[in-house]
Amino acid sequence: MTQSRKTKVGIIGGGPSGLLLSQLLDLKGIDNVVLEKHSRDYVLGRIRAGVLEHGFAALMREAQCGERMDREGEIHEGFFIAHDGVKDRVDLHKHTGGNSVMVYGQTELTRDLYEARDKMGGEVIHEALDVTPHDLTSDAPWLTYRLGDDQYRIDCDYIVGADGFHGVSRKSIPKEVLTEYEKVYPFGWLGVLSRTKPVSPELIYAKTERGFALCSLRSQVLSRYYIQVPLTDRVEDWSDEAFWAELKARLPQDVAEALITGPSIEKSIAPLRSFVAEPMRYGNLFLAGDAAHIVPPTGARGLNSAASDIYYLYHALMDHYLKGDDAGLESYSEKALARVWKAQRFSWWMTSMLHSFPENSTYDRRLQQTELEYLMSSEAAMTSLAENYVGLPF
Ligand code: FAS
Ligand code: PHB
Repeated sequence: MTQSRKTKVGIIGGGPSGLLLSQLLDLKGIDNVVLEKHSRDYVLGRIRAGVLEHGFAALMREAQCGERMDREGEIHEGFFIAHDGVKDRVDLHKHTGGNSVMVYGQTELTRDLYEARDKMGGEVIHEALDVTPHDLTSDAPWLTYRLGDDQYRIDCDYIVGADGFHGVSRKSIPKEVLTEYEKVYPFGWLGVLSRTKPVSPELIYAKTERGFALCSLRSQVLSRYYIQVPLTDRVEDWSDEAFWAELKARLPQDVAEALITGPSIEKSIAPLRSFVAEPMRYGNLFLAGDAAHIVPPTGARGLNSAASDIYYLYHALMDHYLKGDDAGLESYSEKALARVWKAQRFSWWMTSMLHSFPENSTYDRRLQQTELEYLMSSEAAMTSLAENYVGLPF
């Protein structure tokens, strides 16, 4: 026997996109339900992004979820690009008229969102299996799912697909409607989390002949490091010792000598891809976050692109329910994609400039070096990098 109920907005996916939208809508009295296929511990066990645009940080505060972020997160006014044995600083503050980024891990941000949903009695249903959207082009779309052997139905006004790249929502849009754009890079990132003091107070992006490396952090006692690895590598091929040795080999000598190593508490390889699905709306289904687009993490745009989708969708749904104005819903896909593609461009540009591409010709390699030299020599180029990194306007 299927148990039925009604809500205004059915949200598929209890990651940062789905939770942030759920919290923002609830604060405006707009009833919604989140269906998440995994347990909360599983979702919180994933180590992902670390840098928030200032607009995302502001949205977390608007969602009444910014208190721990402001207490434990770090405001960064710049970062370094290491190349040819030296470090050049990108002064975000100077090149954006005072803007900065918030360094605060996605895991903690997701934890804050879960706790805020709990505090408001928000409905996040975990281990919801076989979530399936129905009648998306009707005025009465609905969702089905099961908990164990019990079947459920939720009748909605709107459905939001915030279920990530491998979710069900994008796949529910007919292939003839969807246009998918994809670029797969010939390498991945091997990431390590360690309970060690970060080697640098600000992030270091390193370009070397051996490959890219990134020194990041989660706090002053939790470091996050990455090195570019071939797609054929498996995480079990990399001992901690081998990882630390390779990271040191890709850092300027003074940084390598200062690096504090320790046991990895998380180690994983993420492939790099650029992906966009258009449109981000089908009938009364709206895609948001990784369900619609993916970027290589070089530009720290993944999570931040999800945030701008949520900003647009939140305002559109608020205008619909509180003012009877559907302009935001009608323009959502076009508006979200305009900003998504700018994040795609920036992520592709940072990735192309800083990674080693085995198949590159000598001309390509020399052009890549020139890109970096031009950046370091041009106020205009540095301003362009900085305005993208802190986040273009919503
Ligand atoms: P998410 O994938 O985070 O969340 C989707 C949720 O939907 C998941 O909890 C999933 O369990 C659930 N779901 C999926 N299918 C479902 C179904 N059928 N029914 C119900 N629920 C379903 N971004 C950066 O900026 N910097 C980084 O360093 C970085 N590193 C990353 C590393 C990895 C391995 C990955 C995969 C991504 C990384 N990203 C990074 C991008 C990442 O942070 C995403 O942009 C962010 O998680 C997007 O959030 P959501 O859109 O909520 O998608
Ligand atoms: C991270 O800390 O995980 C991180 C930071 C910046 C990036 C990518 C990942 O560009």
